[in-house]
Amino acid sequence: MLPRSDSPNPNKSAPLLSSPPAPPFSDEDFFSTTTSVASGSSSSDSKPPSPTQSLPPQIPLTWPPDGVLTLSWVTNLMQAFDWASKSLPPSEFASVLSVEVFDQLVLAASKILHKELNCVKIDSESGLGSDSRVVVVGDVHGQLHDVLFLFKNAGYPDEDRFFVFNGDYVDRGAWGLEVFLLLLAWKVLMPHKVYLLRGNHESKYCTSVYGFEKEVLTKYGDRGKHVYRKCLGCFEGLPLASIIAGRVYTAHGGLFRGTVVTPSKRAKRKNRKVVHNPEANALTLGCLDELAKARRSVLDPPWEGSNLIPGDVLWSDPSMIPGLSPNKERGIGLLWGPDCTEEFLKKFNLKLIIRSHEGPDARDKRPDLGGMDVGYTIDHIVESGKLITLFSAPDYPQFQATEERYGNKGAYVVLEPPDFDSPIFHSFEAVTPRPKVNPYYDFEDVIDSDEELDLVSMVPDS
Ligand SMILES: [Mn+2]
Repeated sequence: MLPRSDSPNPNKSAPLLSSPPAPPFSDEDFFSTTTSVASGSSSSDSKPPSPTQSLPPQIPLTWPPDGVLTLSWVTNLMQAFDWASKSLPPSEFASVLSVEVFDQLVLAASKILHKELNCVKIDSESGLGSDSRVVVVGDVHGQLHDVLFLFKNAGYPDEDRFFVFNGDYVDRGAWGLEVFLLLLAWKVLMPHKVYLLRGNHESKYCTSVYGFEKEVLTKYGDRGKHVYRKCLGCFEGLPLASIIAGRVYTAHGGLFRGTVVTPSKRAKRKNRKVVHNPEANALTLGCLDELAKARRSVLDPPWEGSNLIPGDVLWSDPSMIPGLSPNKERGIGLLWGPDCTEEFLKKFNLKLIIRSHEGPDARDKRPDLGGMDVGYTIDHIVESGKLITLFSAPDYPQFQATEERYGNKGAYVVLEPPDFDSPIFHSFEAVTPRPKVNPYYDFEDVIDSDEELDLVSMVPDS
């Protein structure tokens, strides 16, 4: 038997197709719009809630017969997930989204994602123009209601509103599956407006420790293993980084090392005075050509061997100490200093790096860097531009052993024409109260940041 965590269980019977949902069990803010409970430095051009907001969701969700998603299909999916999170026990999730519809959605998204470049380019060729805006989002970690708020606050993706998500959709929060699937739905609806990058949590190792695997098994019961496997396959397809308007580089962790080329014996013999010793070789900063060639399709990015760029991009952190060094706290990835930020920006004629990956808990342990109270920090200011960390999960983590919470805001960034390189920050508070639900990982035992990767339990895949 698979674990089934059925609490809370307010309403045993799932609504039928097209019928209004059964009233929620003692949930006063059922169907209330999240905009009223969350405050933020909201953008002036944010859209009012759409008229469909007040309509009950149509469930179960069905795949369109022609396989073409519509805006109303995607908004209904978001509403259905919101409703289910407040009204159904997690074990009845399949009554909202069947395995068959899940399969169709993941297949459609995977086809698109696997074809994308390691570093997606968002520029005039992708339709970026003088009327465009790009919204960049950091870690969201399964906090469904905050993601729904973010979409309402920033506005939905549309012809002129691009979105780049920096990864870490799942784990820790209780609705990673909903968050991931709703982002896939947007990707399928608008593949050239919505870009989903990979985070370190979109991996087999992290999801087995921080809750997502158990969440999926709970929500899909005996079909859970199949659903989890499909999710992992989709994670493998997620691109690693983006370049916006040729000016802004975004990735979950950040910068990465160059690939060390071991010279052939013949080359060594011919030119004896040039000593190439890869072991003694200091780490060098990687370039975009090397990023383009990395093999990203791995369940867990390797921390040893020759395919190290994906692990660096997903796991690295900035530091105030100059140079590149192994990220010993994490056990994978690098630490890079302001000099590396400058080198990277200058070399590729960029102005801004937007990375994520560090929440309030991680920053609590790094006194030389800013705290994550307002959802972002400006870490490096160098001659060529800036490096910022962006974190979009407010009141993180959802489950915590101590009473005292960080109470952090989340933030997203808007980039505007003509240059798209001056970030406009929008901080926002968590949507409260969150529906009551059991965590899917032992948050009291699991270390409170994803540091100290347990390398022994990871299977190298390179
Ligand atoms: Mn992360």
